[in-house]
Amino acid sequence: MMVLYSGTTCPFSQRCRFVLFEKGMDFEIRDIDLYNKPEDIAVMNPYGQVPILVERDLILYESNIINEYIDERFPHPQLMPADPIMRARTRLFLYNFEKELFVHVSTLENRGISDEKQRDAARTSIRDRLAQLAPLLVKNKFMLGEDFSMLDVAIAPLLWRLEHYGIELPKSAAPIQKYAERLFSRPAYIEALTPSEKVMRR
Ligand SMILES: N[C@@H](CCC(=O)N[C@@H](CS)C(=O)NCC(=O)O)C(=O)O
Repeated sequence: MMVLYSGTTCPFSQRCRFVLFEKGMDFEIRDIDLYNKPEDIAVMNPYGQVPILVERDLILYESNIINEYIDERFPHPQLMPADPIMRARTRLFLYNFEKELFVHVSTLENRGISDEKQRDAARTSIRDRLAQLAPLLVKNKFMLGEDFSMLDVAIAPLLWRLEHYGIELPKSAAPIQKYAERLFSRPAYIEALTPSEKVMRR
């Protein structure tokens, strides 16, 4: 059985919890206190971070790598596109999300040394990038079109935290809000939320 070591407020862990519930197979989630990490976390992940997935002698870290593995082990419903060109484009998009959106998450999570100026710069970068993505969601139901995919999984935890991080989207980004509601109403999304995440949004 797969075991996921997960942070109860960690957006990256939330991605993996979301995929596990979408797949509907047997798994165990172990909550990790990030302020008092058990020693075995550093043994399993040299970067000392969650999420970590363990299945027999396989140990994986990095949310997107974990999620691609789960997707290949349990292909239904398939979250990476079947077509190689679309898969490559999806991976490029996932990379872009990390570089342009999630790179700012640690600043906003207030770990490390971020001051208010840095936090404001992070908020602006996220707001502007999301506003750029809005036109895509005018005609698309999901990031890739009609089908729910790994891109939707990857971005959902950030959209859930916008208010929590103090980010207000411009009116032009209304399609993003509608899209977010579509993601948040998925049964697997709701099941994957921890009590600490549930209270992040009113
Ligand atoms: N790129 C990683 C980021 C994981 C990450 O930043 N995890 C944070 C919690 S949200 C963590 O474990 N922090 C503990 C630490 O760095 O000591 C992923 O996608 O899995």
